[in-house]
Amino acid sequence: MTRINGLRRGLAAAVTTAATLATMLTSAPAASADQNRCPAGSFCVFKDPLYGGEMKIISSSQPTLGTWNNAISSYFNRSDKWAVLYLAADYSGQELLLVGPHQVGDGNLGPGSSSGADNAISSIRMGGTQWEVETGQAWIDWDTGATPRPAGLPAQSRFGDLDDDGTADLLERDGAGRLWFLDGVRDAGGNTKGALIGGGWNAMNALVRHGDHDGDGYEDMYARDRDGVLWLYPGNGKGWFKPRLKIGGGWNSMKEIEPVGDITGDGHNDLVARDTTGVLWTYPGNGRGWFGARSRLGGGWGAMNALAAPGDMNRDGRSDLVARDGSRALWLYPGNGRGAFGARVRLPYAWPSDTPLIATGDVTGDGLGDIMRTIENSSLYVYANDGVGGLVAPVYETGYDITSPYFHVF
Ligand SMILES: [Ca+2]
Ligand SMILES: [Ca+2]
Ligand SMILES: [Ca+2]
Ligand SMILES: [Ca+2]
Repeated sequence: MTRINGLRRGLAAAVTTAATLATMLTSAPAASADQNRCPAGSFCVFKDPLYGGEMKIISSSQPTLGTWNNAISSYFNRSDKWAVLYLAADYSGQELLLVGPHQVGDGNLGPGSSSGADNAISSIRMGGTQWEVETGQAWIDWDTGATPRPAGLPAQSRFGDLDDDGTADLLERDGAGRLWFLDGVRDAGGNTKGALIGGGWNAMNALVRHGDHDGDGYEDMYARDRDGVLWLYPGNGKGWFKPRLKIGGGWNSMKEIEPVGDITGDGHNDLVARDTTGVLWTYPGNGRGWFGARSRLGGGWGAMNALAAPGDMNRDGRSDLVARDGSRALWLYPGNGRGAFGARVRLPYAWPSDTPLIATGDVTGDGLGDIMRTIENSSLYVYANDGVGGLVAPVYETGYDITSPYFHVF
């Protein structure tokens, strides 16, 4: 029996035979062999080849298949989920088939198929991302090497660390609305396993953070809900959050909100927000989690489509701001420590318009805040702060999910 060893190979095999199968299907007349019996939005398995015989909808992961064990001869994925079909129970073994969302190609395992999986499937794992169905993990596998930042850093360099262990951390909201904490540190088993904070975070249309806002020394998070209410989620110093506090309503008039560190020079971390008319506003932190009266920082910011707050880029002790314009150029706006910015400087490297700017503090362990991005939705790269207002060449940091557009990493 020829079997498929390895996930990527499985997908490639399915893609290359798709055209052949389509030709076969157009000449397959029997109604019982119509793959469109499978309802739109569903993942279906069939007991006969070419989508014939008894059909069953699989809507969640199945560690065993009961009467369907070793009985599946074709499948059709009309859902937006990924699936992995295993030849052993409990998602075990190396022999499997990877099925992408809305995969209309080769779902036939019977005669004419080279899969070797006919009447051999014993478990099925479903999930929102390829990473999740491949590994059973819903989070990004983030491994920084865990280089801690130096002790005794100035305030504007101490951000990004949610569990107070000296290393920058990531938060990730997956496509299902679950929020994960990733500290980037290997556990005793050598895994960089994320911790689930909770679900329901798709109710938020902004999730942002940069340091401590309520004065307890632990990094906090702000979230804006669909009604435009801004909430403070005070960090507990362990990677998750204490009960939230309502900051106020009306924040949906802002295209982007960005906690930016202390830019006013009073020792309290502040927030900037860009409204729909392109005006950038400063919301001065009061050190207790909310803000004093806002002030107008300037107009013309509608030309920018992303903001990031990497801390102090040029090592003058003042927090700075980075923005990307419509031509993919990245600009450093050096803070003057009095609530305004000096002349902007163009940073190296073009930044694709569909790629977020991720600034969660010092990832490289030199005490300077860095910037990260995904590349081709398959890798996370670190653009390290060079300490004089620039960035050094990117370094590959970790494996990343190919469906990352569904993720929000911050
Ligand atoms: Ca940490
Ligand atoms: Ca705090
Ligand atoms: Ca301030
Ligand atoms: Ca600075």
